[in-house]
Amino acid sequence: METYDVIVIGLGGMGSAAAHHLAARGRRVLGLERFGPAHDQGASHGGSRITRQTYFEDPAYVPLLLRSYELWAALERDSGRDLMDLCGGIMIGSPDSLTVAGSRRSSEQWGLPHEMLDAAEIRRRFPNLRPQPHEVGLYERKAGLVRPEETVRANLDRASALGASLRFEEPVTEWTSSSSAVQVRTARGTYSAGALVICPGPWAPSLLADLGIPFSVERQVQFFFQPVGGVSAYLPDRQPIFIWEGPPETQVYGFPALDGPSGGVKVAFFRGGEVTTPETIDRSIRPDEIAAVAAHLADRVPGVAGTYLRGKTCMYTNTLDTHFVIGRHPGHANVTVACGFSGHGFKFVPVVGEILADLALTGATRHPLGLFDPRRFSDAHP
Ligand code: PYC
Repeated sequence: METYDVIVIGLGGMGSAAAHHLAARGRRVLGLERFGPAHDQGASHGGSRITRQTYFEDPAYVPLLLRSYELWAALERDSGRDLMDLCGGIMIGSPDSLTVAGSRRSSEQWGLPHEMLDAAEIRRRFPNLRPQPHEVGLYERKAGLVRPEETVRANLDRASALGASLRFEEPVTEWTSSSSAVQVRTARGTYSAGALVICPGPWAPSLLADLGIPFSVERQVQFFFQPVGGVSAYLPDRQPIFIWEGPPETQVYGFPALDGPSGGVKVAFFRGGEVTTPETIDRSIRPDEIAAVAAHLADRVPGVAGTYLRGKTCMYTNTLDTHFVIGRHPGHANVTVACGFSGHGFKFVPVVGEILADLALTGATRHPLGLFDPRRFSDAHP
C-alpha cells in the first residue's frame, strides 16, 4: 500500500491550498480529487470571487483576512500568476443594514481604512451605481476580486513542484482512521497516511456524515451580461465590486468587467438559492432566473444587464450560522476537516491552507478558530 505523511481529500480551493502548504513543509503529501484540476463542478470556479477585509459577517474574520492577503501576494509571486485585482469594493444598503453596519463595525474595530459615502457621493464616484437617497455605502479601497481557477492552479502547481503527488479523476469511496493511521480507499487503490485532511466542498454531507452537522447545499447561479454600451464603463479602474443589500435580507453582488469584451460583467444573488445536492443539481439556467436578476438590478445598476451572455451554477455548502467548519474531527484525532464555507469562503483559501497544515501536523494553530468549531452544532456542546 502506498504510504504518505498526509492525504488531502478534495483539491478545490481549500484542499489545493492545504496540499501546497503541507508540501512546503517537506511532508509526503497525496492529494485526491474526483474531477480534473481547477474544475467547475463544485464551488471554486466562475472567473472571480470577492475579496475584502471589512467583514459584515463577523469582525472575528478580519485577522484571517489580513493573513490571507499576505499569503495571496506570496502565491502570486511564487507562481507567477495574476490572482488578485484590488479594484476597490463598496458595500451598499440602508445605514442599519447588515451589509453596511456590519462592515462598518468590523472596520472600526480593526482600524481598517474605509470611507462612508452617501447616495449622492456614490453616484458621483461610481456612475454605474444608482442608490436610493436613504442608502449609503462603505467603500474599501483594498477590496476587489480574486481568480478562483487560477488560484487553484497556482496551489496545485506549487504543491506538485514541492513534491506532492496529486491524483485526479479519482473519487474517494471510503476513509477510516485508527489511533495510528488513516486509510483512504478509491476505485484505484487504498492509501495510508499518518494524517488526513478532508476538504469536501458540497460533498460534505456524504463524506463527513459522521460529523452530524446539518449542512444544506444550495444551488447558486453566476450570471454574465454584456452591459448596454459595452464593457468600457465597467472596467476595474471605474467599477468596484459591490455587495448591495435591500430589501432586507436580499443581497446582490457584482464585479467589474473582466476578460475582454466577451467576458462581460458577472452578477449574482448571495444566498436564497434552491436546496440541492452535487448529484441532482440542475446545471441549466432558466429564463425566469435571468429575468429576476436583471429586474433586481434595473434600478440599482441600470444598463448592467444589457445582453445575457451565459450563466454558471455553483454550490454553497451552508451551515446553520453561515460560519465555516474548520478543526480536528471530534471523533478522529488524526483527521482535520474544512467545510461549510457558506458561500463566502474563497477569499480565505490561502490562510485556510496554512491552518490545515498547522492542524494536520501539530494539532494546533496560532490562528483564531473560535467561530468554526466542528462541535458547535452538537447538543452536548456548551
Ligand atoms: O464572498 O464576500 C463574498 C461574497 C459576498 C457576496 C457574495 N460573495
